[in-house]
Amino acid sequence: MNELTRRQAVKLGIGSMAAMKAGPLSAAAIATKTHPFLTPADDFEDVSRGNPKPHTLVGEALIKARLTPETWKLEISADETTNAIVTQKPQIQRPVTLDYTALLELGKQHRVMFLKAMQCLNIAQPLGQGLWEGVPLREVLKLCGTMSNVRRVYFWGFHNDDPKQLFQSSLSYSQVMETPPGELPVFVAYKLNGAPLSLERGGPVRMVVPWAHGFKSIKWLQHIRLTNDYQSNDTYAEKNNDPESHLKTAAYLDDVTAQVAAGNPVVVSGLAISGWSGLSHVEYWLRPASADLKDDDPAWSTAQWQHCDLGEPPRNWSAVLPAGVSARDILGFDAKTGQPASWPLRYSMVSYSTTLRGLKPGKYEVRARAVDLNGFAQPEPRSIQKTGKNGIQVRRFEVV
Ligand SMILES: Nc1nc2c(c(=O)[nH]1)N[C@H]1C(S)=C(S)[C@@H](COP(=O)(O)O)O[C@H]1N2
Ligand SMILES: [Mo]
Repeated sequence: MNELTRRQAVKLGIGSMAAMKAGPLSAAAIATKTHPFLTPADDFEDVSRGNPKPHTLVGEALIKARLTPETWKLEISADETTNAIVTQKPQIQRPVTLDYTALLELGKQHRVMFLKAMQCLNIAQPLGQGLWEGVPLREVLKLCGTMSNVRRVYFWGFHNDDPKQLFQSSLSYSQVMETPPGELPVFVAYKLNGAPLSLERGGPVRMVVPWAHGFKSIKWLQHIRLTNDYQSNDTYAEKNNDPESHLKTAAYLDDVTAQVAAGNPVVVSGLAISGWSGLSHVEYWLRPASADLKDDDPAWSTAQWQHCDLGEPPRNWSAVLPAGVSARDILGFDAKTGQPASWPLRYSMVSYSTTLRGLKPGKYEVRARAVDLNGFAQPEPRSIQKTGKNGIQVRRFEVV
């Protein structure tokens, strides 16, 4: 089988280096693997630009970068630019500089908590899932008083004072200020999994855009500019990505044991993200191994897709959540019962699996796909991979 890295092993919840030194995992060990519901902050896959990467700064350099809680500041101002699109300058009653203490103070009144999978638009594997905590951006912008001619909100983080390293994103004014009932606000996050947001995860303060891929969730957040330009200025739009894409409903496969002795079960598992269109179920398709299937191969139209088991909501949320956090206080949960308002939770991920038994010796391949609440199977409805990687994944194994 493929060797698991320590990081993968931790993610799979199969733990220690000692267990790994014992050699390839037996079918029984594979059968017990589960994904922890919350990914420890250090185990997220990191997607960071910059040279040096802001989270590698230490000492004086870190202070100069204003990336310690004591030195961090968020500067909010109106954009001064005028051009063919911006003929009327945006006005705000007052520019605001917010420090960490003031942000936490706002949090006492307005904090929100939300479970979100971080997923890169360009990587076909979720980066991790956390309990994010912060203040809705609309509450922060209220501090600026009255505004006019603001159509969009631009924001960016620390970038070594080098314009080439600037990583910025944007949202429409309405997306920020008007959160429909039951929907989720954009928020300025200062905690992950109950602890202060680590430097590697974008701390002290990071934007979190619940419905979006990672590139909208700007790390080391320091600047917000209110503009009357209606266009998105996202750094991510430059590489042919859709800057308005939402998290996609999709299933991602774990590795499968490459060789299994006949008579042993084969466990097929992975993580599924419940994206904008929700998640109905995950299904798999088992067939004899072949060369790569082209998109127009007739086999797709006769495929026998079968249901996988979706991970159930934890029975005891307090065992899953950080100490002191009540599920009742988390967005997407019923404030009375403390149970999820829907399952899987929107914009979060859930594990799925199926156990194949009684396979005859031979070479096999297995695929998995998610079906959304509109009945669209992955990679539809948006098969354009630059709106988020959701190609159907395949794993091959042999029964001997
Ligand atoms: N300032 C800044 N924010 C950033 C990035 C970056 O390079 N710089 N990368 C973005 C991208 S593309 C992704 S996918 C996520 C990854 O978040 P993570 O590193 O916490 O997993 O952060 C986003 N926020
Ligand atoms: Mo990304």
